[in-house]
This record gives sequence, structure tokens and C-alpha cells, in this order.
Amino acid sequence: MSPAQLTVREAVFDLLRALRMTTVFGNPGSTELPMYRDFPSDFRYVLGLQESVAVAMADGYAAATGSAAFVNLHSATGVGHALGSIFTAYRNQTPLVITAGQQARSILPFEPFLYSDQAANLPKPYVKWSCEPARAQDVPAAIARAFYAAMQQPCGPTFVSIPVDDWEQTSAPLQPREVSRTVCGDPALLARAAEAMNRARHPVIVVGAGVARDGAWQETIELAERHQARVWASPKSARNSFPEQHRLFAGFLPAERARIVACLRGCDFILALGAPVFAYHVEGTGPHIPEGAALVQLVDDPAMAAWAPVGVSIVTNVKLGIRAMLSQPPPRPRPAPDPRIPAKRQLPDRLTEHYLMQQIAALRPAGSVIVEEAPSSRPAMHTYLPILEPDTFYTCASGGLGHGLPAAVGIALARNGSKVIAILGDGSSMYSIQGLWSAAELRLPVAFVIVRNGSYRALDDFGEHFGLTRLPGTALPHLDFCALARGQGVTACRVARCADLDQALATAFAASEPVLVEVAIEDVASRAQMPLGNGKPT
Ligand SMILES: Cc1ncc(C[n+]2csc(CCOP(=O)(O)OP(=O)(O)O)c2C)c(N)n1
Repeated sequence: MSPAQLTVREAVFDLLRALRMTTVFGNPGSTELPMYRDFPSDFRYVLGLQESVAVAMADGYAAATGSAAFVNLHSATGVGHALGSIFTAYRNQTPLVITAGQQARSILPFEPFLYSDQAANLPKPYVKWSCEPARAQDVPAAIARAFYAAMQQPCGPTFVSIPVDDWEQTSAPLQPREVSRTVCGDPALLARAAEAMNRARHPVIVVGAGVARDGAWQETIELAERHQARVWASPKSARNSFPEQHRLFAGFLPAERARIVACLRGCDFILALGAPVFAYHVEGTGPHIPEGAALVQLVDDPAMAAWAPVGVSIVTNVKLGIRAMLSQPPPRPRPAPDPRIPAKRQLPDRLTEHYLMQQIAALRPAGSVIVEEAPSSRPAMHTYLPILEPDTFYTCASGGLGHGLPAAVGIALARNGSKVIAILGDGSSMYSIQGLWSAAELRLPVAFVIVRNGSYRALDDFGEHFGLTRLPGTALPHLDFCALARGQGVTACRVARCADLDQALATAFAASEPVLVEVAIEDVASRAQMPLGNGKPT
């Protein structure tokens, strides 16, 4: 090897170091092992006990750091297991560089054990870019391209398949480059948007996850206050983008066309910031926005701009777009709209999800992060657990369960000591329960609060939408979350009475290691045949 040459492995690790991807999330197999020869001491390997868990942990980590996370999976089956989480990362617009091992090039013609046929196609269409390099020496450049593509707005996962024999081949060193990541919208269109908003009598703002991803929290508050505009959270938003006790906060739009129109009725201008127009969950007919209203959308995703059914769409980094609007002259002063009516306080007489959310809000430490995947409890969360600080709420944009538990682990890893509170349905948590083991091994301060209602209740509720009164396969009896937690090294307790809740939550919130609190919600506790708990750790 000439001095200017490195092994592919050396060139890749040098590159990963330069790109600040020194944490490897993965689950290894034979086709990846040569990558780990002389694993550098400044790198760490975060093991997920199943590939969907590894990718979701990386998703949480990347979302919390704002920079791409590196993932290494095991050939076709590893990518197959991970696909649900890859889809979620794609919908979350989370930058991930996902690599997977492939069988040795020389035996690929013989369809060997553990090979991946059409490896680069397997994760499509839910990766932004994908390849299996034509030559071993092209692997470092492929990983560099995967990183730059993942980080360009709209961010998302990318994929590189790497044959096992490539790591010992030679390659030239690869210097990292500076590659622009954002796009600032057309200044003339943004000026027109500002003028149109100034002319409006009743402007409203709809905020989506793009506001949080682009760090536009302050700019959004400034723009809303300048216009006295009420601010709605966009349907199913995966991040928090506006202080939910601000006098201008209007609430959460439902994911249904007619109900959105009803919420926005009376406005004559809608500014959608970092949000699709709109995220629907059920069919609908009629207009997408109230009659007579105009709509302007600022989004970083050209596809989202293209499919929006109404309005003017401006492709832009949201923070830069809002700043451009703020640089225009302000509107004439407008009267302040009426604030929201505060929710009625829940009394400690029934252990409902409403009471649970209220007590989490009361007891959670300042700066703690909430990760949610408890579908039928989300309305209670919206009412009783307001999110007040930027970057303190995460859920998934895809609707695919199995993200929340491992994402909470990845976020805790990135936040280095901050308390993370994962509010998880009993059904949802079972899609990726192995994430508890990673939390325990990494000794991360995550409080896993399991909303134990004994069923896939969101589906029971949703059945009514289709006129169904009874559904098969939605009851979840006999699950014992304390046993599942203890079996993976996580302390746990079960609560079945209001009187025991505060102590259990306070203990979990104060702990510097993971703790699971299983909360048996009333009514359904008996249906699920659950033992009673008293909040003491077991
Ligand atoms: C991967 C995946 N499989 C199935 C579903 C369908 N689904 C939506 S909500 C839900 C129930 C979730 O149950 P749980 O976490 O207990 O919350 P609850 O509905 O009781 O609030 C299911 C199965 C989904 N969204 N994602």
C-alpha cells in the first residue's frame, strides 16, 4: 500500500470522525464484522437488540442533535426488520446514514447465505439516496455522499450497501467538504406573503414539525405576536413548535378535512409553517380551507409544496423564510384574539389518562423531554400536558408504532443527562420493548410511563368511525410490564390508584437511570386482568 493509500475501513472511519458520526447504532452480523477490526476507541457502538430498535434509537439521537446519525445493519434481513423505522425516519425528515453489510463480491453470483439481492433497492422508496458502490474504493465517497444527501433539506435517511470483502481493500483518503444544507425561499414570494398577511383582518398560523427542525421557535412567536395571529399545531405534528400556554395558542388541528375547516373558520389568511397542508387520517370532502381564506405555506420539502391542494407554497428553510417575512414592514395594530379556555382540573378520584397527564405535567422536571406514543391518550396529553419549551416533545410523523420507546433512548443519549419521559401505550411499547435493554445498559435517565389500558384502544375508538361495534384482536390481557422491564435490567413499579401515582412518578423523574412505571388506567384494568399495584418498585 502506498503511503497515500488507506484501507477502506481506515478511510471510512477517518471520514466518519470528520463528519462527527462517531456513534454507531446497529446490530451486527457476519457480513459486517470486518468493519469492526481495530474499532477506534473514540467511537462507540450502541447495540439495538433488533434492527428497527437500532434505527429508531438513531432517529431519536439525530433528531435531538440535529445532525445525521450513523447506522449499520445486517444484510437483507436486518434492513427488512428496520424498514418500518426507516419509513418513520423518512416521514420525520431525520438525517440518517444507514449502511448494511453485503456478501463478498466474488460469491454474489451464487446467491450465498445472507446475501442481499438488489440491496440498494430494498429500502426504496423511503431513502433519499441509495447505492451499492461499484468498487470497494468507492465506499468512502458513497458514505460521504450519503451524509451530504441526508443532511440536505428536506433531511432524511440514505443507504449504502457494503460488501464484506471491501473493508480490507485500499482507498485514497477522503477529505470532508462543505456542502450547503438549506434553501432560502424566493425573496419576492416571501415579500408578497408578508404583504398578504399584513392585509388580512384575521390571520392564523399553523405550525408543523418543520418549525422545530429549523429552530424557528423564537421567530414564530415574534411573527404571531406581530400579527396577533392565533397559532394552531398542525394535525399529528411530530414536534412541538409553539409554547402551548401562550395567549395566542389555539390548540391542535384534527386530522380531518371538515373539522380543520371548522377550526379555521373566520380567518381570511392562513400561514402554514413547516407543515403539510394538511396531514389527513380519514377521508373527507369539500374545501380544504374556509371559503374566502388565502393560504401561504413555507416548507423545506419541494414534494410537500407540489402536492398541497391549495394556496401558494414557498420552498424554504422555515427560519430563514420567517426572518424574510419579519424584515418586511409590520401590519397595522390588530386587537388580540380571545385566549383559550383553560381545562378543568382533574380530581384524584379516578385514575384516567387525563389525571395521569395532569400529574406528569405537575411533577416533571424543568427541561425534561416528552416522547409520546400512546395513541388514544394524545388528546388528554394535549389538554393536560402542555409543552412549553422548544425541542421538548417528540413523536413519529409516520403513524407507525414502535418508534417512541427506542427514540426516547436515542434522545436521552443525545441530551446527556436530561430527563426523558416516554409516555407509551401498552400496545405501542410492545413493538420495540427491547429498547428497555439498551436504556438499562447505557444507564440513561428515561422514565418509561406505560399507559396500561389493556387494549389497542385507539382501534376500538376508530372502529366507530367505520360503524364497527366489536373488533377482534384489540384486547391485550396478561402483559406484565414490570416483569418485562426487570428482565431487561430496568427498575419498575405498577400503579393502580391515584393515591400512589405521584410518588411513583416523582421517583422515576428523580432517577438517574431508567425506571418504568406501569399505570393501570381505570375501567379497563379489570378487563385486562391486571394485578393491582401500589407504586412500590418491584
Ligand atoms: C406498526 C403499526 N402497526 C399497527 C398500527 C395500528 N394501530 C394504531 S393505534 C394502535 C393501538 C395502539 O395501542 P396502545 O399503544 O395500547 O395505545 P391505545 O390505542 O390503547 O391508546 C394500533 C395497533 C400502527 N399504527 N402501526
